[in-house]
Amino acid sequence: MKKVHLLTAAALPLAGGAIFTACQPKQQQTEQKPFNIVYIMTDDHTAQMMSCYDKRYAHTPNLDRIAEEGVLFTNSFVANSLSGPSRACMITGKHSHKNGFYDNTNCKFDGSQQTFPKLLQKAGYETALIGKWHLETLPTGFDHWEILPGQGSYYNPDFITQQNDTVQVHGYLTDIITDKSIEWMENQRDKNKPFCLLIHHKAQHRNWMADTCNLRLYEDKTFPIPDTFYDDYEGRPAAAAQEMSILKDMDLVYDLKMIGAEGNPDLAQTYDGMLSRMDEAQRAAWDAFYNPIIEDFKKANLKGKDLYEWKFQRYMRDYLKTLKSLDDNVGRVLDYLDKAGLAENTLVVYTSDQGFYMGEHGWFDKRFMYEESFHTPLVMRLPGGKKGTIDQMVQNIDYAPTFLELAGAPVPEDIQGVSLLPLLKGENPADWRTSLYYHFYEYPAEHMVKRHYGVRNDRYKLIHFYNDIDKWELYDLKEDPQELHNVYDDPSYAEVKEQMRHELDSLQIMYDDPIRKLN
Ligand code: SGN
Ligand code: CA
Repeated sequence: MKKVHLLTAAALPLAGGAIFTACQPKQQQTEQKPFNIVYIMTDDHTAQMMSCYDKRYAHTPNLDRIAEEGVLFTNSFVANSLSGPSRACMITGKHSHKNGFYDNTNCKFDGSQQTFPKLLQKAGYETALIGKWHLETLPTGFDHWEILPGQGSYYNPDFITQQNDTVQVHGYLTDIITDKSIEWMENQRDKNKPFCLLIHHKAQHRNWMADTCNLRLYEDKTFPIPDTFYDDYEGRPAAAAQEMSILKDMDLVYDLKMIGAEGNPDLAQTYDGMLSRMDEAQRAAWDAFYNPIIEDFKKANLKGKDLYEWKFQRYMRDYLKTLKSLDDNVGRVLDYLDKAGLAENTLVVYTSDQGFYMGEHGWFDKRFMYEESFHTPLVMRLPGGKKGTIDQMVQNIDYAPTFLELAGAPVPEDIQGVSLLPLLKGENPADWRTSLYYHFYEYPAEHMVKRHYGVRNDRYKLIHFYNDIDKWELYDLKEDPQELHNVYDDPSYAEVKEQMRHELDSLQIMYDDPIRKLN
């Protein structure tokens, strides 16, 4: 398949008036500063909870600032909606079957393979990674890194250092990752080189433990129940079989902090371990806030629908409190870039490892190819670049070629993503992709979302659930944006079904997914 949109050498004016031509050899870029890259990726932060995408719930002025000063991608998707796989897709520019990291449970990332940070190093960049990594082997391709063991801890977290030591740091994780990132940019990097810094937050990952200073926020708010909260999953057996329901699977103790309530004893123990990381003052503030809520909860003795909706409200509040720190800390990074004079030649990217369910279909978690978790927020600010929205379909395999092209580095042929630089420059390439491929593998596993792959174009989505099930689903996203009506067997969609099956086949051939030969 032809690799579209390799750079057409169009000049990109910088905010400061300089002109940067991305494919010029380095030595010719005499008066032009190369671009730095600050890539901020959060965990489980979904577009419904980002005010530049959706004003119903969240207020995220700092995240919105990136979109206002740059671009917001309206059709941004992942290739495999889970942390480790997403990170592997992002760093290699390849789908899971090519980078070898299919799921969080069985895989270890082969750090000897090609990644964009390694290619940036070759192009003269200094590279750094701070925060969640989740790829099971130690990072390669970074001049500096400090990572969280596994999922990390919100309070007084451990970091694994480059010496392979584990060091505990006092404080709240989102602040600490930001402190370390700013410290690296200000005092630790080689200022003679352009840099690429990956800031990888744990927030908004389960179990949404907010900083003590934000605990009292949003307690007076009641959030609207999503339209699909009471979904009955008719015609969608894989959706019915999941274990990520707010009603049945969200734990009262671990997720919602109701110590003493009925729940999973293992999760209660995990929560206890999290609390025991706190110092006395943190724990006192935590208990002072949650204890009265626990008392009221016990007295109310909620059941059925009342309990279900109460869980949703508490989930929303905890998620938003955690988000407050995230938004504030992204603001700190933007302010630092301004103050340090770096904003004028730094591409800022904000995204998440996938989307998330905020009660849609009655769920939390992700994994499915349905819109809320297939979609991921993506805003970028490129000095001198386009401002506004970008509606083309983009995917997390596109970030690697984008950064390479921006750095003037060659994009290897085996990278499967497509550079977004033409879009960032305001071009409207006629041959942009018209459909996206998705493949999720982690099953059987936590939350029990069955294996599936599929294709989405701007109107339809076709999904095949396989392994211990053989079920096809087809959605007309215009008529049924909430994906409640599987029209795969509806005769009026027979032609669409054939076209989408053909499109799926073409994508599996193009990306060389071995699953095709097994079907
Ligand atoms: C943990 C969570 C799951 C979550 C996975 C994957 N359980 O196992 O709810 O789906 O991470 O998330 S927990 O009890 O440990 O919180 S991912 O974003 O890292 O892929
Ligand atoms: Ca995640």
